[in-house]
Amino acid sequence: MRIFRLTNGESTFQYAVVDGKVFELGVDPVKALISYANGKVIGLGAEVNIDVNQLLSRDYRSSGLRFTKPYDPPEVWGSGISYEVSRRRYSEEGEVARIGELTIYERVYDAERPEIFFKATANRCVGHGEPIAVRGDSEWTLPEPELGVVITSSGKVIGYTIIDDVSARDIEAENPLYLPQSKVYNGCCAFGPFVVTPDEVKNPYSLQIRLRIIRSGKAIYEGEVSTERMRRRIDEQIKYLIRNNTVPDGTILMTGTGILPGRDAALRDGDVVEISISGVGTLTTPVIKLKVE
Ligand code: DO4
Ligand code: MG
Repeated sequence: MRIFRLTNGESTFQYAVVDGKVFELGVDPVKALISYANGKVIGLGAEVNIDVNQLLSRDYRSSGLRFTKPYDPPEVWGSGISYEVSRRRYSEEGEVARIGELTIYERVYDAERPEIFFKATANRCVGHGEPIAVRGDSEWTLPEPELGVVITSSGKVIGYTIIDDVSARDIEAENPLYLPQSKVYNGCCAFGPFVVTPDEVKNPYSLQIRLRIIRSGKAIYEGEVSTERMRRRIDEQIKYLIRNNTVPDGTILMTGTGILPGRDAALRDGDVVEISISGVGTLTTPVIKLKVE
C-alpha cells in the first residue's frame, strides 16, 4: 500500500493505493499504516479514477488539484554521518572542528553513538511540488536526499518515504553549535510524494537514491548512491532516537545522506530539486529564497 494526499489549496484529500487501484482513505493515514503493518487494511472508501502521473507533473503554482505532503508528521528527526562519504564533510572545503586528531564527523562516523538531531514539525515540511527554502541569511544551502522511515512510538517501521534534509551548510560550517539553525527553519524539509509500506520496499539496503539539481531546465548537479552503503543501520538509528525519548506514532527519521554536492551546487531561487529512490518514487520540489525580515 502507498498513501498520498492532494490539495486544491483549501482542503486536503487523502488516498491509498492498493494493488494498483486508488481509494479514498477515510482514517488518519498513520492509523492506516499501523493497522496495515499489523495485517489489516482499514479506512478504504470508494475507488477513485485519478490520473496520478498527471497530478505528479503539477506544482504549487498550478490551479486545481495537486500533490501535498502525504500526512502531517508530528516530529521529524535526522540521523547524520551514516554514509562513508560524510566522514569527509567539510574536509575539502576548509577548516573543520576537531576533537583531538579527528574531525567531529570522522569521530561520530566511528563512534558507538550516532548523531541524532531534531529536524522539523509538520508546518516546516512541504510535499511534492511545493517549495523548499534557502534561508535569507545563507549563501550555501544544499539538498540532502535521504531515505525516510515512518515509525511508531515503539520504533516499528510502518512506512518509507523520500525525504530532503535541506541544510544551510555555510551556517553549519561557521560553527557546529549553529547546527539547529542550519537545519530547522521554514521550508527546511520536503517528503513524499508517497509513504510506501514495508512490504513494497522489501530490502531498504538495496535502494538507489538519485539527486538532480536543475537550473533553467538543465541539470547542474547529478549524483547517486545505494542505501547498501549505509553504515549505520536503520534499527540502530531508531534505537538511539527512542532511547529515553518518547516520539509520537508517525514520527519520521531521516537516515542520512550519502550524496554531498559541493559549494558550486548551492541552491538558488528558481532551481528545482529532484530526488528519486528506486521503488519509492520521485520527489520534485522548486526552490525559493527567503528574505531576512
Ligand atoms: O552533522 C551534520 C548533519 C549530518 C547529516 O544531516 C547527514 O549526514 O545527513
Ligand atoms: Mg542529513
